[in-house]
Amino acid sequence: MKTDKILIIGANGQIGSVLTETLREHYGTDSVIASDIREKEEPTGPFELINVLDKDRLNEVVDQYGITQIYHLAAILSAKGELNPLGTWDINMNGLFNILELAREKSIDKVFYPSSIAVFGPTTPPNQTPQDTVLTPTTVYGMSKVAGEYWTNYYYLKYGVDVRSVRYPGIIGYQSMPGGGTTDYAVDIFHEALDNSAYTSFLDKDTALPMIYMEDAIRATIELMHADEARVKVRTSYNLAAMSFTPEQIAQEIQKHIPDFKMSYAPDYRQAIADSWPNSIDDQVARQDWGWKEQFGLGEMVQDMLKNLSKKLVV
Ligand code: AKB
Repeated sequence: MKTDKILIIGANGQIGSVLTETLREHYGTDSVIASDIREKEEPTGPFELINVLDKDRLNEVVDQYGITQIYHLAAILSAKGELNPLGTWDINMNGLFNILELAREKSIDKVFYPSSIAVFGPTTPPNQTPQDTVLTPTTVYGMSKVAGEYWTNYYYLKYGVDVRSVRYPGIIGYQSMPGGGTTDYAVDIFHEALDNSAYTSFLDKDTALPMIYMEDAIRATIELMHADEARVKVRTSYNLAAMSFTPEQIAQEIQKHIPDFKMSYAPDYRQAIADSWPNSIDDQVARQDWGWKEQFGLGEMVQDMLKNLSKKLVV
């Protein structure tokens, strides 16, 4: 029987670092090869330095380990992407093309490609945004994810490459820090609440955005990758939802645990990005096709974040 060998590209990032550990629990440490453009300080298993724009290096690592599945997580996110639009397009699109071509040429069994709520835009219906709707992103990150979704669909239809994807909302977790996103405030707020009992949000108090707890995001990713091929009917990317809240609502929830926590607001250029995204997402199609269901709402998430981050602080 062929054994699964998994390559994670962008394994040092917010999702990659947690996904690496979870996949190692499922498949065994030596079957999951972590890779990133930067060295990993204390690797917990096999690690390779890979720049996703270097196709020869990708080929070399895929051959060396006999890779059968790839999780391609390397990308520049929404806020950072606006500081270097053409560089972001280069990394996000040419990185994806390298992975898709590799998957085609080497008959890789499955590829995971993350999309995002950034594919939506100001003319998208903002409440309970449906699966099939208007995609008018205003960020280069969102544009690259729309194009990426269509390219993954194309490789599936034309070459039979089994690429699977979800449109992640903002991801909140205690294990790792996000970088360069518009939803990052919802992680930063916990660190500042515990360190200083105060946080200044770069989004305004009534800006509702779709979010998901890390445990749920990782479980959704693995459940989609494990679903029978026949059940994966959407080959662009699945809407995925768990909760939606505003900065004011998360602050109020944190105040239930830290009563002297003070929130203030100083919106910056990320406000316009957040304003262009939906308030909430309809993910009925993911629920029907492969049985998606979240476990964490706002209250459970805040409690679990504070519990785990406080443990980290004490140690
Ligand atoms: C971002 O804010 O750019 C990301 C995302 C929603 O894809 N977290």
